Amino acid sequence: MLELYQFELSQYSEKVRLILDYKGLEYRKIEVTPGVGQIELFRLSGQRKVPVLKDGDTYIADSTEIAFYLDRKYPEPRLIPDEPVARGQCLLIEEWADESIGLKGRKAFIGALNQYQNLRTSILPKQTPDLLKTLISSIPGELLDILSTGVGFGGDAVKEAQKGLKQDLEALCLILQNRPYLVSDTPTLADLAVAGLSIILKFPEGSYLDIPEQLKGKGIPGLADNSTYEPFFAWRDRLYANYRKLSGTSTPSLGAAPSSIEIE
Ligand SMILES: N[C@@H](CCC(=O)N[C@@H](CS)C(=O)NCC(=O)O)C(=O)O
Repeated sequence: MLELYQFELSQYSEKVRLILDYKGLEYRKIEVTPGVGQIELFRLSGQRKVPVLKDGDTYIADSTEIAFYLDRKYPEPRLIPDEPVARGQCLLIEEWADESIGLKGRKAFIGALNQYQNLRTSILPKQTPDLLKTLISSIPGELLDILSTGVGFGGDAVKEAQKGLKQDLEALCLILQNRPYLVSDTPTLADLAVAGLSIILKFPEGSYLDIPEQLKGKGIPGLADNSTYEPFFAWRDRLYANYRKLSGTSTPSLGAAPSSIEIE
């Protein structure tokens, strides 16, 4: 069976999970423990980021490479159209989604974690001791912002990312106003990339992900709860209802059991 080395909360891992479900491929998730699990992942795949797909003896890293591999090896249903204009648009949107929704989404999400205590504690696993939860929720947002600035996730970077995401969401709402999918009448890699990567903006309501209940349907304030972007999230949720499988049994892990869920 295919194996997916992943972080449950990772938007690039979700892009691949959605693609695997769309193609009707069975797979086993292996949750990589940030840090120690990534050392083992490096040994297996030559790099330390998730997602990594294992098919037999072959390891494929990077969500885009995985998508191309799956479309070659398991062609039906097709992800990337043959018709030149549709193919070009599909490849362009997929690349843009990785760079814009994926990366800006991560920045804006970390900014929201710094700013909103409730969101910060809601990503902690159920078994987190109350004392630790209280401690984490009581760290002042300003302090987290100062710490984040050093790694490029400070207030200005977050505002810039939010601004870009608002433009992206407006554009997606406009494109999807009168058509079912972004480039053709059936879903392509462009749709699956955009939809999967967007979990970081607003987590889907349904039980698709192994995440705390209180996080479902929630996301980055100003985007997730903004009615202007509702048509996009409604489209995304319809696509999920049609193609994403509900989350199954618990996931084995690579490395020691995680003490917290990591976003990066
Ligand atoms: N371009 C890569 C991006 C993958 C990526 O950024 N993965 C993050 C999780 S969302 C990661 O593994 N970060 C851990 C690290 O950088 O050490 C893809 O499309 O798969």
